[in-house]
Amino acid sequence: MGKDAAQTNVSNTPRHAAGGLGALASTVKHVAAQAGKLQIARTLLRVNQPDGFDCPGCAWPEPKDTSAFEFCENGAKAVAWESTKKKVGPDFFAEHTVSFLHGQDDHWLESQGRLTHPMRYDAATDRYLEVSWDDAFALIADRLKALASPDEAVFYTSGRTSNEAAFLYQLMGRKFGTNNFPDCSNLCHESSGVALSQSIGIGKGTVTLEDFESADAIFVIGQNPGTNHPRMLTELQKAAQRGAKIVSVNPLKERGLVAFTHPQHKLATLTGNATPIASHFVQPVIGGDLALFKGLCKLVLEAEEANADGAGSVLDRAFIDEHTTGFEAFAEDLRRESWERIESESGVSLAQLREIADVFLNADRVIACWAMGLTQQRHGVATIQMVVNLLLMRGQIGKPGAGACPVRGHSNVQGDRTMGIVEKPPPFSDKLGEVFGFNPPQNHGFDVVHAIAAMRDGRAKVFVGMGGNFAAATPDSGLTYAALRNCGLTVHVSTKLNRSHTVVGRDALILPCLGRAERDETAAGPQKITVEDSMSVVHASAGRNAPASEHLLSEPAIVCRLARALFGSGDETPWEEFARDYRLIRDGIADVVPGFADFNARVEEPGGFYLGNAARDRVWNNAERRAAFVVSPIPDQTLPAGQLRLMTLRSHDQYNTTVYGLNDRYRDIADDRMVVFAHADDLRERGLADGDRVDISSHYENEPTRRVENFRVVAYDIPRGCAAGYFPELNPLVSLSAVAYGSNTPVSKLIPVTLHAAGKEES
Ligand SMILES: Nc1nc2c(c(=O)[nH]1)N[C@H]1C(S)=C(S)[C@@H](COP(=O)(O)OP(=O)(O)OC[C@H]3O[C@@H](n4cnc5c(=O)[nH]c(N)nc54)[C@H](O)[C@@H]3O)O[C@H]1N2
Ligand SMILES: Nc1nc2c(c(=O)[nH]1)N[C@H]1C(S)=C(S)[C@@H](COP(=O)(O)OP(=O)(O)OC[C@H]3O[C@@H](n4cnc5c(=O)[nH]c(N)nc54)[C@H](O)[C@@H]3O)O[C@H]1N2
Ligand SMILES: [Mo]
Repeated sequence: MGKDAAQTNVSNTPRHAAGGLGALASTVKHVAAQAGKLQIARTLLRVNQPDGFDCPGCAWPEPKDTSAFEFCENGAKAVAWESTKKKVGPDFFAEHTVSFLHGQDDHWLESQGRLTHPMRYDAATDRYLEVSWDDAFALIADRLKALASPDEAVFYTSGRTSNEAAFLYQLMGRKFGTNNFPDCSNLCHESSGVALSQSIGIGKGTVTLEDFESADAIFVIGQNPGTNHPRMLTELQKAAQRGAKIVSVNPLKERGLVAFTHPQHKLATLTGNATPIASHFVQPVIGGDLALFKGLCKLVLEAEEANADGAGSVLDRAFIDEHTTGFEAFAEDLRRESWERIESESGVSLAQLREIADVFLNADRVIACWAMGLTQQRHGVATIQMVVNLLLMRGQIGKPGAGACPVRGHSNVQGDRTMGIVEKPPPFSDKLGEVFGFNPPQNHGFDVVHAIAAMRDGRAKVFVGMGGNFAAATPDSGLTYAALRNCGLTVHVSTKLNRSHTVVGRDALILPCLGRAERDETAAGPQKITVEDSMSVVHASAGRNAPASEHLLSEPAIVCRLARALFGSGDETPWEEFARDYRLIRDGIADVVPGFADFNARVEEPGGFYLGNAARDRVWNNAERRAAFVVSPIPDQTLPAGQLRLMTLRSHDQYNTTVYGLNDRYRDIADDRMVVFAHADDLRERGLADGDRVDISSHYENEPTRRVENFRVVAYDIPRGCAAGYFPELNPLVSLSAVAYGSNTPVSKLIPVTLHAAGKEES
């Protein structure tokens, strides 16, 4: 089980490096295919520049010196596909029934172009027809007002929505009377937020970009930065070049962590001089990280106890005494844990664990980064807390060059949370009520999983999606489709056509909005919006491209006009003024959200401003008022004989549910997404071989078997007992009931499956 995978020196193999010419070629291809080259070149030059717009690609922060960079292949793709010249307007919808559109794949839907007009579904013809904005808002307002309770409405948010739009959206929803704000975080980093809040009192990462410059060791756990956070490779490359150790903890040896050529460093690109990135690769079995990190904690404790000099030289005793709680119970639990269990549940040998523990012990400053490989696991919260336990043992939180770094996904997913997009009363609930003169609801609302169940059961009847692609991003696709179809009204505020537009309630609306790169001009002049990156830096973003259509509204304008239709002319909130001048929204935010005083002035500073992080200052705002060591048993995740642990991943050519192309260059997959990766020996045992076609079934206790058909098998370097494939194609396999303890995040990284020859029943 990947026991021999650790290796100390990766050979310099440029052909297999991430980035480089391949990245440049791919950027040019995607950009040229989508729009006029000149316009795109101008657009790209403005990505992440002080007076430009925030890259919609990911939440990795921008360096202070923006002259140096900053766009990457995949950010360029996201921008190019948003700036496409192709249009999806009334003619397109007249031509295609919704049933036809539903039959197309995600790549086809994304390829059709930008939405240009508000559209309303007409059941009689099974088509979308043009509707005026006023009629659309009136329809939504009427349906909301007709509900028996505000809690029959669901307001979903995806993480591209700006701070300004998110703040108004939650204000509108809470004034209406509900906390039903499920968001993409529920599917994403929720486990990180829950784990960190309990352990260190704040649900965000404690590091800044500068910390990467002085870390001695960086752990990259359950994350594929080469594809999903390409600009992070720049930091990892610099760290590797100055001799920092980089440890990849991942069932796969992802290409971006093997070697990297910076696509904007001309000489390196042309000569193919790649930098090896990870110094160590550990390949646990899927879901094996809790055992793995518990093993590392146990080795640190053993090193301390073997140290004849006594206390203080291995553990950071002063830190533990002054800042933490629960250490003795934690140490006692580690002493009792067996090596046999650690090895069998992690899939990693003790010898390898020792090697990694040495890296940790030899480093004065350690950063631990992680993403979906840890969060989308049943034991994700406990696993992240075990990573934090390890850091706490040596005081690796709250000092330069060290800390916890959950690497966020969507470019403003963290900001949306800060603005109150959360399914319970936000921390600033009282203030919100005071400033805007109402009584905010106090009950717990629906997260994504609860919202699906509520729509299925008829407890929720109106669905509004502020961005995103709810139908495709969620688990249990068959059930989710039925849930959405059971609604009286489904509404999607979107830039591009996607699956969710084809899964309609009895009534349905598509409301097209401006994208990040587009000019947002109101009667008060050009507007900017703000976002918060993964490291809590808030900065402004202003697009300059001409909007894809004259009929588009901005997200803030959509919320304001809907709110006015809903609350009527008697409502005192200045919705029209908010929509006219976003500075007034920011003044409202400054009045309500902690940390945003003087918002309008501070956001003018180049690079924005840092919100701060109490844990970084060693102030612990959790229940215990101290960083908490959390004891967790190692779960037994053994599957019945014959089953594999399937993880669902992103290819290099997609942005979540938007599929730009069918290649996954760094995993050597061309022109195909219907693939499943598995170990050659696991295939052989099943009478299968590379290239065979299979159906995949998933198995949950007391539930009917779920099944997807006709996937191509790829023999791959993956631990025995594990398999991988792409999201969203595999989402029909994930049971709505398979969720992470404590965070309710769907378990999309450990789906119990069997493979069987295509078209045949299981033997
Ligand atoms: N180009 C591009 N950029 C993106 C996105 C995109 O789709 N495309 N999506 C954005 C979003 S919303 C997010 S959340 C991030 C996602 O960023 P990632 O988390 O990097 O995305 P995934 O493709 O889900 O990759 C998960 C990684 O975890 C590993 N893994 C899976 N299971 C386990 C496990 O049990 N243990 C360990 N140790 N590793 C495991 C997988 O092998 C894989 O390398 O990227 C963001 N950036
Ligand atoms: N099996 C499995 N499922 C997963 C995951 C997984 O790893 N495996 N990952 C999960 C994760 S981490 C996440 S974050 C979710 C993502 O879930 P979502 O955020 O809901 O999905 P996206 O695919 O990012 O949404 C794409 C759509 O957003 C719209 N859009 C793009 N830009 C804008 C904009 O500026 N404004 C508005 N209003 N709309 C815009 C476009 O219409 C586009 O079609 O998926 C989750 N689902
Ligand atoms: Mo995400």
